[in-house]
Amino acid sequence: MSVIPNPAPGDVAAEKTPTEPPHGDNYITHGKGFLSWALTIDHKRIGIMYMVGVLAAFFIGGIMAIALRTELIAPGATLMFWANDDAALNSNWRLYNQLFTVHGAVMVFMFIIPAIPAILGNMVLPIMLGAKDVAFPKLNLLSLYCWIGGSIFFTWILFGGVIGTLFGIQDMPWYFPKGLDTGWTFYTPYSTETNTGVLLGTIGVFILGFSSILTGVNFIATIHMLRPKGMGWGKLPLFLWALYATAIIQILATPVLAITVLLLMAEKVLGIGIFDPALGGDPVLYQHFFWFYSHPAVYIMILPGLGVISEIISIHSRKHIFGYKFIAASSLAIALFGFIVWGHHMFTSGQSALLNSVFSLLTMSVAIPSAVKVFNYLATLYNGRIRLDSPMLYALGFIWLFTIGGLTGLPLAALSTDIHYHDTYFVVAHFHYVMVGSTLFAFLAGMNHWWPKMFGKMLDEKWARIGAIMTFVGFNATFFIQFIAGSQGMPRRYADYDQQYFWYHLFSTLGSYVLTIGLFIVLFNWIHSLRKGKPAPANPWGANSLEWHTPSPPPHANFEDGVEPEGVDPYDYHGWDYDESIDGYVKKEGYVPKEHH
Ligand code: HEM
Ligand SMILES: [Cu+2]
Repeated sequence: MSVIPNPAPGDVAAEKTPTEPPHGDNYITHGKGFLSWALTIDHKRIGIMYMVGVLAAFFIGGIMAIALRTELIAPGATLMFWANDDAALNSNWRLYNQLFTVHGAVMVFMFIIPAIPAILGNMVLPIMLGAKDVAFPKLNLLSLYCWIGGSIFFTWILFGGVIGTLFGIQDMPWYFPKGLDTGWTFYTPYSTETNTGVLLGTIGVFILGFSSILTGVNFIATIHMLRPKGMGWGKLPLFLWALYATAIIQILATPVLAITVLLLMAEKVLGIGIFDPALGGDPVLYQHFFWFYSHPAVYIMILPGLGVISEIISIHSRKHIFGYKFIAASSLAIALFGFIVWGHHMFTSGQSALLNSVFSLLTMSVAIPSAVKVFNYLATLYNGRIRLDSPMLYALGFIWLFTIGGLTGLPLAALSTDIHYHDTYFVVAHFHYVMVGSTLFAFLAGMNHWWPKMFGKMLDEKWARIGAIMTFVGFNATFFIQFIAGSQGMPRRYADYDQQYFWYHLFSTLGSYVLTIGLFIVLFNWIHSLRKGKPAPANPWGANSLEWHTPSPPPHANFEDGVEPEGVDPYDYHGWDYDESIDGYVKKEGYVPKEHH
């Protein structure tokens, strides 16, 4: 690579780069007071508010996780260690059912589905397009309010029951809902029989679903309508391809969930036989409906994460992404394949042998586009100038964890082995590797990567790396051993277990404490950066997608004097030089990008 001297400070070229401090005003200082936030239609502020809410949801779900793991640290009752009669023990077990329901439902509906699209997507999608905002800014705000309203309602329903069970309240007043103990899946026939708050819970899910649909609609419209001239589909950053594919699923699959919970309500309230055999319904039909949404929904969870990783792997190894077209196309392929594999959740439900084999085969096919991505990441890393900063550490962790999560999906997709693994801790380990190991790690990677852009402050890299390594170690300690416990027959959703599983559970619970400490380090580092962080340059990583062409934090309208996306290849880093004085990158004078092939 030829060396082009850095422009000296003060010369014309340097003045044109956005690396100088912003002119006072940015989206955070633009407008003060509660209402300027509550009624904002600025996608960046909406992203920040989503961030606060979704992190709070993660906190609630996380406390539940620790409660679950603590209960499981040893056989017998742990949480209610004073429980010494049958009634108290009984209430302990019932509490466990509610705890895993709260944990799973909050993590899925309130945390992992909105995490990357609603926070990071809202934050950077329009800027990556060189646009001022999303296509429908008011709809965006409505989506936030659906999320807030739905979440408060849902949390209230869930916790009513936890509190009631904890204090042994028999007759709860109507405004004190009875909680949920069905698991996040609401399976019939149990969900039509239990006297917990299924009805209200499903209303909560219904509202949260709308939030997700509205975000999807907005992103699709924005990518179609606001893509600037000169940014063809082949120049769209891969994160946006991933969000686009995700949005297709959000729009097509989420309504199915909404209709399913409506049918559940119709059955419960009006006594119409849909799922209940006593009324002439079919409980397996429920599973079909549910997984027709929820399998694609797991791709709503993972695709945005894959998009984040595509950006980070390339930027932090300073090398053009390998196989751009294949990565983009595999996002779409995953989204489409995702719709035809739902039956792999139902191998033991009594569905026909033919269906079982077909779903088994189809499921394997999803492995192909997933592996395409991993291979392309590895090829990008190969010979790259890898920088082991915290976003990259998470991204490398992601590749490892996603590979384990993906590979252990194969024995679950294979009919013969799934019969054995079904409903064991093998499944719990598998889906945590995908949801936590992959999506959560991608989320943290993206947070650390875009943090300087979002807040104009750098993170303390040393602590960011310690946090990343601890979450990685803690995560594997918690969940890897569960593959073994599961393959030896430890069933999921049980509060108590046989002595033979003691060491596995003890190890897993201790691991979860390490993970928790790691996550708190991450959180404290974020908070510390807001207060004491070094000011961030416009482009700390030398990235080239458009959000790095504007100051950190961006001005209210994203770009101070417009942007020239003409011919910008987001993965061509040759146009930037490192400038020590700002600890960031500045544009090379007169750099003409070559067409990349
Ligand atoms: C951060 C540390 C976490 C720990 C220690 C943890 C632990 C657990 C435990 C012990 C269970 C109960 C397993 C069973 O008996 O079936 C569980 C279930 C579950 N977890 Fe987590 N979890 C964590 C994070 C997450 C995250 C981030 C997500 C989602 C993105 C998640 C999603 C779920 C789901 C969907 C279930 C199933 C709930 C059900 O059976 O209805 N977990 N988790
Ligand atoms: Cu599935």
